[in-house]
Amino acid sequence: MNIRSYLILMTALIFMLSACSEKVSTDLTQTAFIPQPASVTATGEAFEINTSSVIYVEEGVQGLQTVADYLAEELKRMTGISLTPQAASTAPSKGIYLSVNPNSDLKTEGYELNIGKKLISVQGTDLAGAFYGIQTLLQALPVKAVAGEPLYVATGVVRDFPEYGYRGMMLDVARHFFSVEDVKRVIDLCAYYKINRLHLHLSDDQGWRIEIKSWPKLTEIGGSTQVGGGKGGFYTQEQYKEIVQYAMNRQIIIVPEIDMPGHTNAALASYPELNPDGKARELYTGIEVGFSTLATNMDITYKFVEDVIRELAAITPGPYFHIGGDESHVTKHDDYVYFINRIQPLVTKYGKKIVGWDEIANADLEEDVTVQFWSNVKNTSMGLEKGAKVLVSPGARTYMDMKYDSTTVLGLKWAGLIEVDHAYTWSPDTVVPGLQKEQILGIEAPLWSETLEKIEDIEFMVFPRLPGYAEIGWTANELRNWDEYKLRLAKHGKRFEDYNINFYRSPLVPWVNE
Ligand code: TNX
Repeated sequence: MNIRSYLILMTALIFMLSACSEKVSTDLTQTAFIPQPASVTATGEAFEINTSSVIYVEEGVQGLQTVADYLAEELKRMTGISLTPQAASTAPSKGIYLSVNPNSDLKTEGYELNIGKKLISVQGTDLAGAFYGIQTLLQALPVKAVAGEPLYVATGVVRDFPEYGYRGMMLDVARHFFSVEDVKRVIDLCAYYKINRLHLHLSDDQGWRIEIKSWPKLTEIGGSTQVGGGKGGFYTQEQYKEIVQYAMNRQIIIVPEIDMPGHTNAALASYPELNPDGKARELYTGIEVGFSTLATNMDITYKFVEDVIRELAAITPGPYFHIGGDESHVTKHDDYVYFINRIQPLVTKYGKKIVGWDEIANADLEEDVTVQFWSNVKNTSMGLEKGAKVLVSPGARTYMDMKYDSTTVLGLKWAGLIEVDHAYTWSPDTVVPGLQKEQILGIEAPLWSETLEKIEDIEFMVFPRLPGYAEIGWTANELRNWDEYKLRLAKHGKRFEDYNINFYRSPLVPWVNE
């Protein structure tokens, strides 16, 4: 071959390769994963997914079929390709293979995602791990598939596991009520980012949102309104179970909260006998806090509390029951301590672990209690001295109801403005002096809903902050840095659009638009 035709050939080759590389990424390390995995290595080729690809599910692993069905559903939604999972008694040589290996050297909830040219293997240490391997795989796919064209995934290996076991979000369904569909949407969005706990704030001054069969007026009266005077609403126990199941299928545990002894006006408005003067309180639709309290010296209070805990614990398969305990400004200190001391055994009696806002550390804590740090370092340190674990939710960093900047229309600002960088640039082990990593249960980002009325409002406050909280809970501090994270987040803008998320286009993030 003479030099001229050699040059022409080379030019043509380079042209073909670059045209190709626009569509086919073969470098897995270039994928914008959130949360950042513990390790990603690339092997430089591509796996093709098309309509004849097969999803195989390791036979005999309980629950793995549900995880496989989730993968099939998401693939269908993202790519239009519809695949039916099949059981496999041995590992196949090609296709997508889901399995669980409890003896793997990866930790709980860990997984190895091995993308070869012919076989993608997703192996979890448990079901959750397999599910997270799938989420990582889905993020390795192009955001939008072109109908009828095959899809390519860069080959390589992801080995991954979370830093913290509790990676949560809280949704306040009391100040404004949100439908079962809205809650399911929130669960889906959490699942994409490997969030594994959803705390539901089910009662407050403005509304009681969960059916309690032995106290039906709680929802009949207490559930009948919300902030601003709208019609409110509540979940029947059947609907709550449906939410729990939907979450469970996405490896998310529901943590129910009944806030006591303060934040109880809706209950006090429903039953006159819960009030010392025997008169029902008026329903409340404002946004002040700290004016209501259960009567800590009346026996009926404890009958009421036990009935509620018993009924709610019975339909909650997760290990936690959140007793609230915050901002009880009109409960005398000694009465508060007496109340928290008296209700703790009621939670453990029905088989649940106690979680409460940091104020509960003023009481004598039982074993295995979790104090949720939201504002008071002193309370939290006291809790640690009493042997409690800490769930970190510092208001000034994690409160997703805080405005992003001074122009944000929705939200509050009592804990400060929380731009996307401020939400990300901190770590759970430094928020309370002397806090040891083993004492941290995990991280939770709460969303209070005084100013939020519809799912679009929720989405706007949650995105794009939630992926950052998910990463703080999942990824080791050494692997996190804002300047690098914001570039990955920028690439998720297209995913948010694809999911139809109403998100805040923070000027701090260089959103990728093409
Ligand atoms: C404080 S955080 C509260 C809530 C409010 C929230 C508004 C906490 C334990 N209590 O009652 O909704 O501020 O940001």
